[in-house]
Amino acid sequence: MSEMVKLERSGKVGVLVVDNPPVNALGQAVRQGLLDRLAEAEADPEIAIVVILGAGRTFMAGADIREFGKPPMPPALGDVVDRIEASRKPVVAAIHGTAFGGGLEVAMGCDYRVAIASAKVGLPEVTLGILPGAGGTQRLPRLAGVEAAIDMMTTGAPKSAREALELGILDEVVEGADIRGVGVAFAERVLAEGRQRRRTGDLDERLQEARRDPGMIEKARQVVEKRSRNLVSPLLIVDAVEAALSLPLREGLKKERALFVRALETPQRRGLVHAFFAQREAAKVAGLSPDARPRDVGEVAVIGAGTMGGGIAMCFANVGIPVTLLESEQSALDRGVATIRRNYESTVKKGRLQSADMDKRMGLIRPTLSYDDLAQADLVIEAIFESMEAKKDVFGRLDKVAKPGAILATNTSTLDVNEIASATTRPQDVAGMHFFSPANVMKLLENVRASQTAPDVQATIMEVGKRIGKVPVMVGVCYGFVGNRMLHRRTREAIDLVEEGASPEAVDAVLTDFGFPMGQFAMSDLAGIDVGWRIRQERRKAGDPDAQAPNWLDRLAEQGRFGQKTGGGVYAYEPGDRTPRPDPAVAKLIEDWRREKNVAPRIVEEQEILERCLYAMVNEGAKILDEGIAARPGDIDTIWINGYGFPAYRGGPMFWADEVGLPIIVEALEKYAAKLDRPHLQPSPLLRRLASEGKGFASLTAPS
Ligand code: 3H9
Repeated sequence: MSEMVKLERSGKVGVLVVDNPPVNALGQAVRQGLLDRLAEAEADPEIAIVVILGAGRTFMAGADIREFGKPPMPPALGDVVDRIEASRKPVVAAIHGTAFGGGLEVAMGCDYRVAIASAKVGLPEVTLGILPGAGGTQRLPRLAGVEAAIDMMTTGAPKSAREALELGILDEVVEGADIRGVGVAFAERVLAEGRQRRRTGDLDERLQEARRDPGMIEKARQVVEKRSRNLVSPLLIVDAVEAALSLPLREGLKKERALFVRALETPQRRGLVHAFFAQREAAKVAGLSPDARPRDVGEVAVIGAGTMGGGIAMCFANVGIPVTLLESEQSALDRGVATIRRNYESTVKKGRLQSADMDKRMGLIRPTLSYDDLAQADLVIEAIFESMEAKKDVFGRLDKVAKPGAILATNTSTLDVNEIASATTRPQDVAGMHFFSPANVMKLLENVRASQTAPDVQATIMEVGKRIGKVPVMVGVCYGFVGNRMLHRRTREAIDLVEEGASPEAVDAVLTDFGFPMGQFAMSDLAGIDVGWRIRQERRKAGDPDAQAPNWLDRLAEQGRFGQKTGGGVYAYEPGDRTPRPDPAVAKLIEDWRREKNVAPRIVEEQEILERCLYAMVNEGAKILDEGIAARPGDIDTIWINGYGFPAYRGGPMFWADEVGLPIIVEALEKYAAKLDRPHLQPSPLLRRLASEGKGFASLTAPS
């Protein structure tokens, strides 16, 4: 007898309780348990109606994603849902937490759905590269209408209980927390009122509506194709909904099952499922004892009210945490606060924030010029310009005013956190929190543990990161940490490829075709060419043997073409328009540069562009793993997907490398290193070892 689903009785109501922590995923034992307990409830003469609900914090959050890619284990979820719909007694789903994916499909197999107000429902399968495969594509359009169903399933966006009620997905939403009480009361009412059975599969009204507009599916297909560039499963979802309109339920379900299996076998599904688990794994810091409890963080301070500091302050105000914002001069402070207000105002204008909420958030940001006002902060984040001297000065001052146990974090993107910590008498309280610009928008947070960072400080910055809605990943100290260190490799190849004969547009096109939202040079223009230029100059000055030789991009920067902010960089921009346009002046600058360097431009194939840009990154990723700067390949993948636009459906650079095959990458790197005489392209020892052993990065486990 399955323990994961229990049958309990409350008068005439049989309650099926799914108990499979943490999220009641619909693994094999749950599916079998649902069938068995439902049969028992049907056979029990005392039971007149059945309620299905989830134990713990949620209804069922979907199929068990860990089963994907393995041989199917009966019963199939679709058969379970069909069986619920065919039940001899009426069935009610009582929803709290999240009814996602297969969870919502189970609920749609029921006659009625009641939820508490805080619940959410959705079919997020598309985010995993698949489609609802247990009847969702056939039943959701029957409840919510074709247009809303396509939108929900192709974006994967969840709906609040109230929105779902309006759409017809739910029958009732109630306030309250006791889901068992809510479910039983609703079921008793169904009995008392003698309500008819209401099998979703029998409903036809919303489908009839859609059939009156024969062009609707084609229109939807075009919208979806445009919105979900390169993705396979959104279009399969439209195909499945088309089947719901044109075929009887049974046939439609069969079609859905076939499309589901097709999606399941795609590399995109593998990449997206890897990305899902890698992100959750990254939340657990390798080597950190579970006894390391996060410190309390109720008040925060940010030093520096520039673009970065202002964005960071917003992250905290957005979740109700008071934040003191410190600047050295009144004018800079005023400018910073005004920018924050403008950002909020633009969100209000777009209808995504109430103006009362904006006032509340602005009220939580307390501007100051005095370090004394930082004495109460539990966490201080320094976000001034990149200068070791200036940062050490800030940390020295902080050491004097911060209360004992306060965490002192730096937002540096390149500097040595150990050296910054040495400016204090409490290096155990110092860490890095590397936000990405714009900090209030970008999901990634690279948390940096320095050599003396205390375990509970590490636990705190991860917990706080999650609290402010970021995807935090713990990394170690090195130049550029994980993301920028790998990016520098790609930048270097991109610059060299142009010197050798490729155009900047050709390099960018290869990267956007691969799935990046923007190419290398369009991104440099957005971030500011001066940033990389200054870094390269510093490295040359410091005598770094790995520093890249002066190049055409430096020359562009010398002319003051810093990118979008100066109206032009690698590309030209029309005023008020961020579309990059090829610029003949830049083409000439590149030609002149090649002539001076005696470089005869050659035709550079797309494959070479892709391999050099991405294999160089993978190679650096291998070094990062070897040095322990990142604990797991999945951590690197999470960083690149959430901070640098690496297409999630390719799983991140390290996962992608495994899919390509490490021996292929080693061979290509060796070829380029020899042919171009570029020793820095030689494969790293770890990459070589894994390739020669026939293994992938996935074989590496995190140090405990
Ligand atoms: C589907 O349903 C297909 C069907 O249409 C057709 C089938 C035929 N399976 O995210 P958290 C684990 S596709 C297995 O940190 P939160 C997760 O790995 C599915 N495991 O918590 C983690 O494990 P660990 C459609 C799952 O509170 C733990 O639970 N459904 C699953 O921040 C806690 O997760 C979805 O795509 C799963 N389905 O967020 C929903 N879900 O502790 C996916 C979670 O070992 N899930 N785990 O690291 C979510 O979106 C979030 O987990 C949720 C909770 C919002 C539910």
